[in-house]
Amino acid sequence: LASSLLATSALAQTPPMAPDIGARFEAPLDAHDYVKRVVMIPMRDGVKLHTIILVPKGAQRAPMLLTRTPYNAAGRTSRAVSPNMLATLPAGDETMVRAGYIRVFQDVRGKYGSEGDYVMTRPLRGPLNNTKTDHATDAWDTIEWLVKNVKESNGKVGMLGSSYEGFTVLMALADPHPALKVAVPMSPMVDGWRGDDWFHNGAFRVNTLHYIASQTTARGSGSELATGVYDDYDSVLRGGSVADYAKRFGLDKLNYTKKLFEHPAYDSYWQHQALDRILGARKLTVPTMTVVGQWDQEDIYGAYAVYGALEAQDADNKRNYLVIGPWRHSGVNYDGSSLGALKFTGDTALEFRRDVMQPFLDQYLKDGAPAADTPPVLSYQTGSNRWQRLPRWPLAASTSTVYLQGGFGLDFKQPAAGAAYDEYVADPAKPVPFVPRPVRMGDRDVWQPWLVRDQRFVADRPDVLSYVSAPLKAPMQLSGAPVVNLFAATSGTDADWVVKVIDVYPDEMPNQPAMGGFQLPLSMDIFRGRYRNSLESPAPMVANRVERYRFALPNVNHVIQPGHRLMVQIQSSWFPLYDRNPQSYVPNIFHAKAADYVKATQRVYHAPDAASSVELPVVVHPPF
Ligand code: PG9
Repeated sequence: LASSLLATSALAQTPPMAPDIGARFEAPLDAHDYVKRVVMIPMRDGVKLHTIILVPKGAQRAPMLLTRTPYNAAGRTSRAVSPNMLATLPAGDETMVRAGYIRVFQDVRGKYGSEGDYVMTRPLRGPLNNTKTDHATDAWDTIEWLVKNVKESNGKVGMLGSSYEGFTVLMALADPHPALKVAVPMSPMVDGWRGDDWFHNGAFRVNTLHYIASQTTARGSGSELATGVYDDYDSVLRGGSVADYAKRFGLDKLNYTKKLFEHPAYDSYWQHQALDRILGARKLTVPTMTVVGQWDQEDIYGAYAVYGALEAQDADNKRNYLVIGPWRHSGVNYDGSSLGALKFTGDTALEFRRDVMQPFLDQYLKDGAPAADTPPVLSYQTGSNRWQRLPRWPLAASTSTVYLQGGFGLDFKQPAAGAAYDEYVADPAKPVPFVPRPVRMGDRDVWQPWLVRDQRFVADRPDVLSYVSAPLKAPMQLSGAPVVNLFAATSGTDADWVVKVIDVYPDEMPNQPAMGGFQLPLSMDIFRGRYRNSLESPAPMVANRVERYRFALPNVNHVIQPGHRLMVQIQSSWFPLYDRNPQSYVPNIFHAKAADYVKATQRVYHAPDAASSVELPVVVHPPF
């Protein structure tokens, strides 16, 4: 034994005490089908932005696709540790990888590896931004660098990305670099007050605070809120006003929280950032395909608003395109076969990316690629479950008005004289939940499909009114944004109104038994009553006076099938997603005091002279 040990140590060349972690390790990359370059790209003010470029090995004259992100470029380019570019990049990039594209991800200024200051959804240079840089200049400087320095490229760049990344795509369009040939903003954040992310029609989305913590408590990944409570319903309710809740976690010290609290109304701070207004006032030169999910639980407003604002400039249908899929927020980049209980005809997201988006990108980015056959509007119509190539959006050229009726009916005819209203007591101490309790807003399975959740869990609450039609005799095709005309009175001096348009399935669904009686929300939103006359200048209501509240609901493209019924549901809270209205008027609801939260009696009218209704974008108007 002694002699064999001796023999072993004589052969050994690595001393037992050689350090096992060396100065630098580089794995061989011969098997990789791509080359990864990590560079710091200088902007015009000297700030350098951390950029990751993946070049397919052997690429020549390849086009480049750029995504500018606040969500960690390094993470976005390492789905798997793999020698294959396909496995390394996000699932939604599959068709681009197969088509040989160079892929670029960049950390926006101030986040993760990039230098500079981070400002949440940094406004364009102008009244709100007195620096020399914004996302338009940063995109410009980045593209300038890419076309000069990536030798494998053909000098053509496209931009795409979803949500915040979609916002940075739109920002680049404010002053596009000449090499930016095509843009695909997906579920872009466009207007944080009207209906994307932070507020909906003035009602504040409490989960915004969690987002601010995750994005602005650190340059990298920020912290989560240590609530110590499983059910967000309890946690937020006990928290009191939004300002008190924020304070509990120290979030009141963060600048973005302060900015939100200082701008509860649609003042110039919000108006100057509204990207539909900004882009609508400029010339659209870059072919742009704006993409959105019909049930986008984060940015359901902006895509349609931008498309609408740009459409006036696109009489020849050459630059402004819209795609509406049956998806949740950013669902376009994942599996699109189902959403909640809804099942579609296949992976609709892949179908779009492969058959529509990729040819569109190729047309503008690949040398010599043929023109793609892109319709002005592509939309997956739910209910009938089929893709539609449409000439415009909205498709419905006019509306059909459906009226609330006494006895909780719903009909296309005006209500007759009779009981003039229905009423309920809205109690801020017992707000209506937006999903069944326990509420876990951060759980993907709860959050992502919540807009298609069966509404029966609240339909019978005494503080929820449900008006329902007779079974339809013929299909009813909705294609556009329903508009609410609510005649209501409150015993308080402020109130929120939540209105839902719902497809009620037949009692029995032989081929899908669990869908019997399902209440599928097609379009629903909240409106903060104080903004009924002006979004900018709120005003108290006069207690018990009937007033009209008119507001648009999110867009819908759906067929309600024969035998189904149409329902309109009304309630005065949607908690804890939306902050509670105290129901007694205070100048700034963020800072409401405990005593301001009072019960109120809400009356919803269905009288000939106060006929609450919803204008429906019906393509063909069938009788019930
Ligand atoms: N909806 C998210 C967001 C966008 C813009 C600002 C803040 C949040 C997102 O998914 O990126």
